[in-house]
Amino acid sequence: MKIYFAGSIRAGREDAELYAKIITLLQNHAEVVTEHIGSASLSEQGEVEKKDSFIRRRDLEWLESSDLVVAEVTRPSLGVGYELCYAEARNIPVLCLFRPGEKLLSAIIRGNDYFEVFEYSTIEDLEQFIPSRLAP
Ligand code: 6K6
Repeated sequence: MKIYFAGSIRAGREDAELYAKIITLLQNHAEVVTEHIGSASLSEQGEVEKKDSFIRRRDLEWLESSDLVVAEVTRPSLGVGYELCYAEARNIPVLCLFRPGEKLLSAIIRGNDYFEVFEYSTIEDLEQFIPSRLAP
C-alpha cells in the first residue's frame, strides 16, 4: 500500500516534528511517498532548489499513485486543502488527523462525509489508532 502524507509546509513548519512521528507510524504499514514532509531540514521555504511547478507536478503524480491520503490538518494549509480536494476528485480515500484546541476544523472538510476525520491529542493516541485503522 502507498500512502501520501500531507502536512503544512509554507503555512508553517511548527508541527514538522509531529509529522515525522506520524510518518514513522504509517511506515509500519505502508510505503509513505512523501517522507520529506516530516523532515526537519525542510523549512517554510520548502525545497528551494526545485521549481514550484516541478514540485506540484511531482506531488500530484505521487498522490495519483497512492492508495490513501493521510493529512495532518490542524495547521491550515492551502496546499493540503488542494491535495484533499484533488484526492476526492480521483476517489482516493482520505484520512484527516486533527487536534482539537485552538482552531476549529474547516466546515468544508468536516462537513464532507468523504473525508474521514480522526481527532486526537497526543502521538500516543495515534500509536493506538493507526495500527487498528491500517491493519489488513
Ligand atoms: C519549493 C520551493 C520553495 O517552497 C517549496 C515547497 N516545497 C514543497 N515540497 C514538497 N511538497 C510540497 C511543497 N510545497 C507544497 N507541497 C505539498 O503541499 C505537500 O505535499 C504538502 O502536503 C502541501 C503543503 O502545502 P503548503 O501550502 O503548506 O506549502
